[in-house]
Amino acid sequence: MQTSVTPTHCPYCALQCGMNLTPASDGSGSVVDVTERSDFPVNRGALCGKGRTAPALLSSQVRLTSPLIRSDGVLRPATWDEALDRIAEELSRTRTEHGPDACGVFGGGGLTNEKAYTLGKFARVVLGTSQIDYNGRFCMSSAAAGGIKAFGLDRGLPFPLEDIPKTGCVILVGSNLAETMPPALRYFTELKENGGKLVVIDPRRTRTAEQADLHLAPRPGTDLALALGLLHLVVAEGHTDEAYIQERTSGWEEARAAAMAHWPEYVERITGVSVPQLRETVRLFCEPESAMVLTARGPEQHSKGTDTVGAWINLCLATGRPGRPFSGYGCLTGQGNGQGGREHGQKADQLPGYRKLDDPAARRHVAEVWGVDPDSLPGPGRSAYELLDAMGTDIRALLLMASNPVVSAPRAAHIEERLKSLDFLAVADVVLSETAELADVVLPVTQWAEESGTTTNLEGRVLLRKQAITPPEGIRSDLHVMHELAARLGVEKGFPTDPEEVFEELRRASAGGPADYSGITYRRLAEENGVFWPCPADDSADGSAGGSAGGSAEDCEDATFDGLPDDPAGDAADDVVAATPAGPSPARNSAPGGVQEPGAHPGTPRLFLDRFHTPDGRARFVAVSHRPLAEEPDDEYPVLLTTGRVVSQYQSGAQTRRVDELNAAAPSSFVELHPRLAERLGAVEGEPLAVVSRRGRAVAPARITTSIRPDTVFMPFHWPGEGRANTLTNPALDPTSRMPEFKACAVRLERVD
Ligand SMILES: Nc1nc2c(c(=O)[nH]1)N[C@H]1C(S)=C(S)[C@@H](COP(=O)(O)OP(=O)(O)OC[C@H]3O[C@@H](n4cnc5c(=O)[nH]c(N)nc54)[C@H](O)[C@@H]3O)O[C@H]1N2
Ligand SMILES: Nc1nc2c(c(=O)[nH]1)N[C@H]1C(S)=C(S)[C@@H](COP(=O)(O)OP(=O)(O)OC[C@H]3O[C@@H](n4cnc5c(=O)[nH]c(N)nc54)[C@H](O)[C@@H]3O)O[C@H]1N2
Ligand code: SF4
Ligand SMILES: [Mo]
Repeated sequence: MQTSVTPTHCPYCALQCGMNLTPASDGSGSVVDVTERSDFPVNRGALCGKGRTAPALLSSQVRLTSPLIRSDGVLRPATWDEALDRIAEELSRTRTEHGPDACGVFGGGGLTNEKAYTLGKFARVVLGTSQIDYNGRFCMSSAAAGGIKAFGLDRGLPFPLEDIPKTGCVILVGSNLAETMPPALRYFTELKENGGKLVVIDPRRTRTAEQADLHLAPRPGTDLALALGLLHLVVAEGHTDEAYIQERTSGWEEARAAAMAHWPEYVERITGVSVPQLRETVRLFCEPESAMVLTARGPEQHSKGTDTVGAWINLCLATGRPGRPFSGYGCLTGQGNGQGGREHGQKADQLPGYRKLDDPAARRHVAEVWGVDPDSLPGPGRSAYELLDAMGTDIRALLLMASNPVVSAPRAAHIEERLKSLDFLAVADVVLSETAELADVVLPVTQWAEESGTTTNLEGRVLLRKQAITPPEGIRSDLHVMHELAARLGVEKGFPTDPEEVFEELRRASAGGPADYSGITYRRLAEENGVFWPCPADDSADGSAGGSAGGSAEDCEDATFDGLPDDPAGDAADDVVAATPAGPSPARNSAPGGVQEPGAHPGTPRLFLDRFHTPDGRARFVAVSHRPLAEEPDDEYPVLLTTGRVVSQYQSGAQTRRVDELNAAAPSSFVELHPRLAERLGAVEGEPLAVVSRRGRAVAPARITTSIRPDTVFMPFHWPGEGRANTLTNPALDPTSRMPEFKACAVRLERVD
């Protein structure tokens, strides 16, 4: 369909780097070539190895080319009609025999906004089930919950990346962006060139930490104590911004009192970070006029992730940072559509536009757009791990799109066994992932260069990923799958297959909600380098639709996932959809490089300049205190395991393990450990080492390095089988965000002779 250059975006991470696709000319068998696209400001042409090699994913050698149905225990090719009929029959039977909530739906942050929106609508309108959640629960849910508690709104970064080089100091907490978002490193290099300071907090001296002016290496899972210790020093040394606290915040006294109980010496004992290092951090952070704290998965993927994020936000609020130029708190979201994927309804507790499912006004608004009775919409369901854990008991059939939990879920052997115990599993994927291998029906779907759709990057910038090529014969889109299944289950209308048509409906459904997309069109996205939400259409600029308060206590009882627990009055739950004018200060907030239609809202690159998204416009401190890990080391399991990523593999590896160049660069799992620990065990570089936790045993080659703490080992989680890190991880959940403790569990190491 395409003969020349198509400007589009990378299929992988939340940076959503701009790239050009051209038809391949070298006869290599590749369908398209990736070429530089320098007009997109986020990456200005730079790409990491994953983005550069993405065309390999389009090859029919690595991907699914036909639907598969299991018969006699084996997956065999089938026609689309056979596959779709079978799924519809099984879902229908499950519903009749066990009720609608026995049908589960599991989505992914890699899905475009259109797909995520349609999946949420499909679950609630077609299946009538409350049991839908997605892999983003495992990703940034603690930061989302912390952000909503404090600011009333969750947009990962409340400012564009281009603000980073202009600030005075960045504290980067548990992000290894030199490996996880390589082109973003430029912003930090420029920060340092401009005289700004970079503090990196990571138990490992990563490639990112190597760039830092100051690297703190705390014991995993102690960031909460660390942030409180810093706040203690901020108060003790008189760095608080009293006028800002007075004018723009609430809850300071309680938060201050909680922090003051965390004496620097006490914090040093908990974290292993020395008091002089704590003081130096406070100095670097407080001296400049502007400063930021950015968190990623390191501090967030814990059973206290929400409180930890709250403590870092407290530090920012006490020093008067959020809502000021080049300052504030942000979370570095992870997946390609990690941001948009959490806004439009595939979350257990949510309706499109980042509305709450248990808010009566939100239900009315969305039900009207969907043409259904608000009372027919189910209430909030289980969070991701709880949903997966209920498979085979309460959940009898599962439809899964864009995730590979056999590799990526915590306590993965248990989740694998739960998947096998389902009456029926349907998986839509591009490749035969480890999870698809367990399915009863597998559907091969289009991806990235073969379809159009929008994503929302880590800055809250909504982008158009344009179709560049025609998909191969036999492959259909996720939207087509939902359209056909809906029709087979008796819903003929409301599930279009054209992404732009879905987006037009999403605009209306999101209008007036916190994540308001109503002023964004495909045309604008094609002309501008993305539009930052909120971007209301003129007629909804008052933000009133679905924004009224009024949930009763009962309505809000389950609304704990987004940071809204213990709230008998239901106030906090309503704040999330509270009617505040969207897009404050358009004048101070013009979109960089945008060409807007006259009268159109410019979008909102910078949030909170005038007020926070709370009923009184003030940001809320939270009173939090240090607590231990869900599983502390003991005599039997004396070492801490933390997990994460390497530059050449992506997530469960379902995609990148199929790209030769990436596989050659990172062929297998490994166990990173300090020479002192290695010596104690007699572990040898490159030799297999067993890591044992209360959940299971994994084996991978030892990688001995002084860059890690001697009490901690690290494993990447990209591989299945023997080296699977998630065989070991602890599914203890954060009480608010329901985030599992991926980043710390107790293990022992054994030599494999
Ligand atoms: N190459 C590559 N890039 C990716 C991805 C990928 O899989 N591969 N995935 C994308 C996605 S979805 C995400 S969410 C992002 C994640 O991006 P990051 O958050 O940067 O990735 P991680 O490696 O999971 O964790 C970052 C760091 O946290 C540190 N850490 C571990 N425990 C702790 C702790 O208790 N406290 C602190 N402060 N640090 C700790 C680890 O040592 C690690 O270096 O990356 C995105 N980009
Ligand atoms: N131990 C440990 N575990 C972790 C983490 C960690 O740090 N440590 N991090 C967690 C985090 S942050 C995340 S985000 C999760 C991610 O873990 P997963 O949810 O497993 O993520 P992916 O491997 O990206 O899986 C996406 C799947 O969807 C397919 N896919 C891609 N595009 C499409 C599409 O458009 N439609 C459909 N139907 N399928 C598509 C891909 O081929 C792939 O099989 O892992 C979590 N697990
Ligand atoms: S940094 Fe992320 S978006 Fe950019 S090329 Fe690499 S994987 Fe793609
Ligand atoms: Mo993620």
